[in-house]
Amino acid sequence: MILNTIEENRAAGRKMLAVLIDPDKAAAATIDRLCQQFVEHGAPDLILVGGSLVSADTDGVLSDLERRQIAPVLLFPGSAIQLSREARRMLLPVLISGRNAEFLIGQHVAAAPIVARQRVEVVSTGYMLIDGGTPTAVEYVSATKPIPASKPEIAVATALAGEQIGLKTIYLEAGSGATSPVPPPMISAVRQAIGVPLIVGGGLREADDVEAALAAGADIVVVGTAIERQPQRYAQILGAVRRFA
Ligand code: 1GP
Repeated sequence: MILNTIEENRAAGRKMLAVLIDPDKAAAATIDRLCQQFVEHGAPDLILVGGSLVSADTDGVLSDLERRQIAPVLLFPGSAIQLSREARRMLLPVLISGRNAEFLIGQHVAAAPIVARQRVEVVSTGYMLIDGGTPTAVEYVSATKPIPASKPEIAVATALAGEQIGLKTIYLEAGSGATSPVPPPMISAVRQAIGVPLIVGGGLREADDVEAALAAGADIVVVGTAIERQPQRYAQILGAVRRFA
């Protein structure tokens, strides 16, 4: 079970790298190039597949990645219509930073019977959008406001609520392509408050950004845009994560 692996790594202090592949942004050639990097430099710990608004062939991307057997692949759906019969595991986001019932429970109700029928392993995550300095697709599509980056106390209270409700991980998200990643002081404030694994992503472009997020207490960092655009950056980013092992 992937949640067990995540929890064991957290307990052992082994940091994890998740690569996000957005089927709408990553063409087959990009996925090929990324996979070459994985073979050359070492696999990431997780591969997430999804986006706020996906119209491309998620089934095809999932089955391609499963076939390559690089790392556990998790569907990371932006809504119920992104469900796929190819998904074996799913990082199920509950948008707890927002007040839009549709992304707190509505989409989950629509998805639940299908997820149960397909026997997908679900890792529920308290998904928290943090202002990353630029309007993001998540903010627009979910019609929710991000938590201000200067308000760690709101992030702490929200993450605690997510944990108390029973969500298995907390994800601090500056949004794909964010100008500024989640500030390290906010990451450490949340880290100190909660016991569940902490995922951080959005706008992590350089190895330094990744190191700062991990040093502040992230258990898993998620990188998408940077290595989708420049796959050659992968080795440095992976190196930054492995230095914490
Ligand atoms: C989005 O956190 C991820 O869910 C990845 O963001 O594309 O900016 O790396 P980037």
